[in-house]
Amino acid sequence: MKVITRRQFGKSVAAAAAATYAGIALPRLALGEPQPAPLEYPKGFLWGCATASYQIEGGAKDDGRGPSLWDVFSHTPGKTHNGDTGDVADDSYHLYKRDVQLLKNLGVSVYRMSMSWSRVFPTGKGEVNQKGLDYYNRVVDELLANNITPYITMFHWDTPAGLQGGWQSRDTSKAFADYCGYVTKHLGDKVKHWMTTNEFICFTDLGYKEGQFAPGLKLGPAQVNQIRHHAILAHGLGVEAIRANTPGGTQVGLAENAIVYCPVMETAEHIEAARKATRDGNAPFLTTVLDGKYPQSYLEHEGANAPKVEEGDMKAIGSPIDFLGVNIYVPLYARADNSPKGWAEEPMPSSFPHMFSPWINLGPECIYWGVRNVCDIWKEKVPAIYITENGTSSDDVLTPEGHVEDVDRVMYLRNHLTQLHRAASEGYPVKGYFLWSLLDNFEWADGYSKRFGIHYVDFKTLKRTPKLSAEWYKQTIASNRVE
Ligand code: GBH
Repeated sequence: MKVITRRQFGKSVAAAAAATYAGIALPRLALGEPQPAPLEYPKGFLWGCATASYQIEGGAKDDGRGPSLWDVFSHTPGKTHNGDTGDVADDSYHLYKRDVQLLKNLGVSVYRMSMSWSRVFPTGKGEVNQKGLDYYNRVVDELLANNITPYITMFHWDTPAGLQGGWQSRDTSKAFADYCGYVTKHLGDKVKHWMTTNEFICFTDLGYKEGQFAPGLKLGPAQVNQIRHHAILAHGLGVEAIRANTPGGTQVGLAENAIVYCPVMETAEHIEAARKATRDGNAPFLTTVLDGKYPQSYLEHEGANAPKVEEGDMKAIGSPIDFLGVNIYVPLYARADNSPKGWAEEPMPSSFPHMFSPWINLGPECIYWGVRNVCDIWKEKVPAIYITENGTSSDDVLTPEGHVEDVDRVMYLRNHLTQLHRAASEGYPVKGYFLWSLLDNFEWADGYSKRFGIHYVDFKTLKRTPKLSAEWYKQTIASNRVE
């Protein structure tokens, strides 16, 4: 006779009970029994972390580095929280070996970092500072020695202050291309993945229209449109320069915080509306880069304020890319309507839940729709897609025992990775994920008041401590599934 223990009996009763609910048949889940591996990622999926030069390096005046617009801005009273600057930040300039060990301990296979343009060209162009380039050589060597593949962003907002007019000047786009060419010529034998720029809107509109980021200006629409044009032109000329200076097999892309529209409901008409919204909402940046031309609707809307475009510009801007990086944090919602454009953006109620930074509204489906919209619209233009940033700030508290129990960050990451899994399992070419960020760091205008790291940094001692989220991410990487 088969003897059933009380425990087994209890389980089978629970399983039977789970099979119907209010008369509705439910998939039979054998409660408490091993389930098929949930949320497993494709084999070879690349797990990584992301950082940016001005946010982590410090060493602002070391070894001949020239000032950037962010040095100037953060040293201007009233511009950043508490007057915080990137003078020291995480001091990764000196502690990079420690940081590589953190990466190694997590088990990541890729690391996204950026380079400080004014370390290599202290005034943005002309004379090279060899010591600046040497630093990046050391970092790259250290990564490679630890089996971590570097993905390098050439520019993450730290424009050299020596470039007259900054992004108002077309010469800055050209200087950027020269910098890209020079660096990749010297590092291109070791580094195979390059991104030109990070988040166009943040160093154009936020710097020159809203004024909350460096250089803190509030210019009019014609000037802003021209600045946007210089930014995408820099990307395009940068792609050309990188290709011209690197061996075959080099992969070139960019990292863009495309505005993500989720359909308000997953029905055909709203899905179509979200797709249209993605095209229109990203008009001057990603849409123009991937189409190789400004949308007619954008040009008409801007009228006399539209950018002045020179011959050859659009060809450079539309240069084919090998991969697209998208930085995704937050959703917007679109619905179909009868307007000529065919969609409308839903207003966000004040009750929409958000994380510690008020702008990080919690809508994890944004990472699925971000990937899907872009791939559905631009299919063959986007052979591969990476999440080049995703993460959140949290009101982290370091306990006397040295723990940070950032369960809200873990919740945020788990839900986003669940939604990203949906995109990967539907066949979208998602190749990897870079968590923002490896370390707490200089969060731009928010200074050190908003921590985004999975490692806690004591900004006085510079000690790094893994948070709960680091432990969770390590586990997720090891099992290649959402834990
Ligand atoms: C990314 O930007 C950046 O690439 C990265 O450097 C940064 O550390 C990370 O996100 C986290 O912020 O305060 O309401 O005025 C994301 C785009 C643009 C989002 C500026 C926050 C300010 C909103 N960011 N925005 S608000």
